Amino acid sequence: MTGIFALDLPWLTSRFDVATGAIDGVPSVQRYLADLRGCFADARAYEAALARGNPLVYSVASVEPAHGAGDLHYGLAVVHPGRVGGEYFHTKGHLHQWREAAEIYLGLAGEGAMLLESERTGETRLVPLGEGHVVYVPGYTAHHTINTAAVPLAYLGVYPAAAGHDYGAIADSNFRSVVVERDGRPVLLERAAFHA
Ligand code: S6P
Ligand code: ZN
Repeated sequence: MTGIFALDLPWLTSRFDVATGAIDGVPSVQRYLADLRGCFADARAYEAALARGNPLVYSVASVEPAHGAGDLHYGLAVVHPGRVGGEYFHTKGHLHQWREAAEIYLGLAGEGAMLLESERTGETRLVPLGEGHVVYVPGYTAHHTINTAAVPLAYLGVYPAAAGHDYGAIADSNFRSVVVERDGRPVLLERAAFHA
């Protein structure tokens, strides 16, 4: 029998820290600018930014116990403020390996957005994600988060334990749209238009 059916689990209750992105007793993954090669549309601006330093772009602490079909996983992420060639700092983004798996995002602090791109229909949606926002990410949808403010963006993502992460498709062809700062405001542009 697999699955979480006992009540003596270390992760039955946990404390998390919105400021640091830490969850007690759980490992955290740090993604620095150098880890995000290919993720920003302006490759020259990326190399120039990297020459100036290698800031922390985001961290994710994930609670992912061995699972059964009905179990849940969750992660606390903090995306720091910053831009590369006008494009706001954002997470790598992924599809779920089990394409049907949906996910709930709960915004805890800061201000930002989520870029959703349907693998099935090709539709793109930019939806707000910040303190007080909930976003439902349907299955078959590539998703990443974007910090559009000057303070850290923190959120929890809750997903089926069987979801898995597929970073390959995004690493190969990237999102079709980018979110850039124009006159102090976030604007959604076609990646091709941004290059032009
Ligand atoms: C997991 C969930 C989040 C992300 C986090 C970092 O399904 O969507 O916890 O892991 O936003 O993004 P990424 O694309 O680096 O995993
Ligand atoms: Zn996800």
